[in-house]
Amino acid sequence: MIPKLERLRPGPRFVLATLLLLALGAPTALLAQPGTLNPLPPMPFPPENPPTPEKILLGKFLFWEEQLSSDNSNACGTCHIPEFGGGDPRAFDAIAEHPGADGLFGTADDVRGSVGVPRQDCAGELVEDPSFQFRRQATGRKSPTMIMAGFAPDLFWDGRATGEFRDPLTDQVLIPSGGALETQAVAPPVSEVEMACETRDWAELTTKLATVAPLALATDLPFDMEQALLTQPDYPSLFTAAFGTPEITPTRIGFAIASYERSLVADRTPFDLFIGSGGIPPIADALTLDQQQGLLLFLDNCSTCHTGSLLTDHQFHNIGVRPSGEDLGRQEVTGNALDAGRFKTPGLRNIALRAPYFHNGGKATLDDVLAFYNGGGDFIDDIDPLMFPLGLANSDLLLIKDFLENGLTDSRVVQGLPPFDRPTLQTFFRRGDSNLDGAVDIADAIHALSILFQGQPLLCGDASDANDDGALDIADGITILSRILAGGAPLPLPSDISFGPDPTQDALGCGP
Ligand code: HEC
Ligand code: HEC
Ligand SMILES: [Ca+2]
Ligand SMILES: [Ca+2]
Ligand SMILES: [Ca+2]
Repeated sequence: MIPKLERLRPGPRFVLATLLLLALGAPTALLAQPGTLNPLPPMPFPPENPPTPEKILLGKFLFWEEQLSSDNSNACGTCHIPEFGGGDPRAFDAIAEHPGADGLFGTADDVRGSVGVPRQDCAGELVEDPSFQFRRQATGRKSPTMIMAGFAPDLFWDGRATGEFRDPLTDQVLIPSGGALETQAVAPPVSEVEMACETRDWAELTTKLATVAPLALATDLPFDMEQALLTQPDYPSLFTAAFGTPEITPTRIGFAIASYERSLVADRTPFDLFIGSGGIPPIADALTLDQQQGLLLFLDNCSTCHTGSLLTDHQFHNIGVRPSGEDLGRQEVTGNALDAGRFKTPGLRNIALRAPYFHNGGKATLDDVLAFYNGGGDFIDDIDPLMFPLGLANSDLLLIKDFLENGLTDSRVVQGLPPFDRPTLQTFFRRGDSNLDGAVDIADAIHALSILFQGQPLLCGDASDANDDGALDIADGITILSRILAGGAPLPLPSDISFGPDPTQDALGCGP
């Protein structure tokens, strides 16, 4: 725990002193001194899985591989997008809504999650889910980030992915500690919510990978991936480059993805330049004066849990986001009732990019988060003793926000520059939702026809192509009308009652 620094409120005397020093040409680091915090430590890795360029590159292929899912719709990267800080901006959309503990949509315990796969058996038949029917399921928690995740000893909001990695086939311990990324990475490909059909086994998955063309469904491949495909055009050769032999095993998949994730270190934020991360000497004015004041207020009010340069204590706290009975959090892992409603303290780099916030996606903006802390949390039964109303002035909250929003963003992440570059994945859309408002109704028939006759701009060609014949014409408007008015079968996949990518190849696209 960091000792509490003296609270620095910008009172009149303080402002005067600042102006005076500025006028005298004093150094701009008036508040927080470089050395306030130690630089970011190097990314750790378990000795059983040292990162190599070939493993990292294979992991990048696998992370962005939509064919890793049973129905070719979801890659890891579908729910973890670098430009959104490694989170999933679809959390705000109706398609990512999870009904929460009460199983009912539209109530206070709903969660803003990520969009998974529809329930399906492994013969390719959809299975009706009590909550989502035949639609894609949403995850019960908001998707956290893979960027910097390698620093955490345990992963997931409740820490259930531990550092001990076991071979998914033999259950043999291959990494005794430090392998949480490996443990985590082998979960989604067999999760029937995130990527898999109900009884999927690793044999099916690894056999499939051996035969598909890598990233066949993605476009705009980054240069390093395109180059690799020239000499390693399939997965067996990519696995040979990384591991010496062509075998595709779940352990190797986990090792490669974990190595890729360990390469995602966002150490060029203004905050990192200020504290001297990444071997670069500290730059005293990397944070503006306001951001430095924000940093001091943050250290004073937030660093009991968001500790040190990693901005996390790697512990689990109940900060009162929701009543603890709704999602037991850490208790589900430890069985200890004292852990009810405790969730992992997230690191905060690139936080501005990954709204909405908290394990339930319950706060839409950083202003909402700060108001939450200033009031001492929303649900105070069982709340952590380190939580209490802060009673900060609005001007102080704005300074903290400036620090969080601008001081903690790595521009390479925003711009998708290496190592945060990625291919373009397939877009999810709803067939027939020509005006992209989330519902298929008469307005869509009118919209689809106006595209033809009134020059109405096209929003999503695949959605307007209601009959999925690859052409936009009057038949599409008629198809929508007859579906709405005459009932009839759902529109072609992903259908008008669900969402997903277009399973058929055509010249139409969706989005910009
Ligand atoms: C359907 C969306 C979805 C897909 C696909 C998906 N994830 Fe996630 N990911 C999530 C959600 C939601 C969580 C949080 C779950 C929880 O904590 O209970 C998560 C958690 C994580 C975490 C933990 C981060 C932390 O700080 O604890 C990592 C790392 C991660 N995912 C990487 C991956 C990888 C690698 C893949 C592919 C093998 C993948 N994800 C596929 C939604 C997804
Ligand atoms: C008692 C420990 C504690 C304190 C004090 C604390 N936090 Fe947190 N913080 C957490 C935990 C735990 C979470 C995740 C909680 C959850 O989702 O249920 C979190 C989540 C967050 C998030 C959302 C992260 C995400 O990925 O969704 C932000 C932003 C944040 N905290 C900022 C702050 C700021 C700013 C302060 C000071 C005003 C602060 N925290 C004080 C423990 C703490
Ligand atoms: Ca609900
Ligand atoms: Ca519509
Ligand atoms: Ca058509």
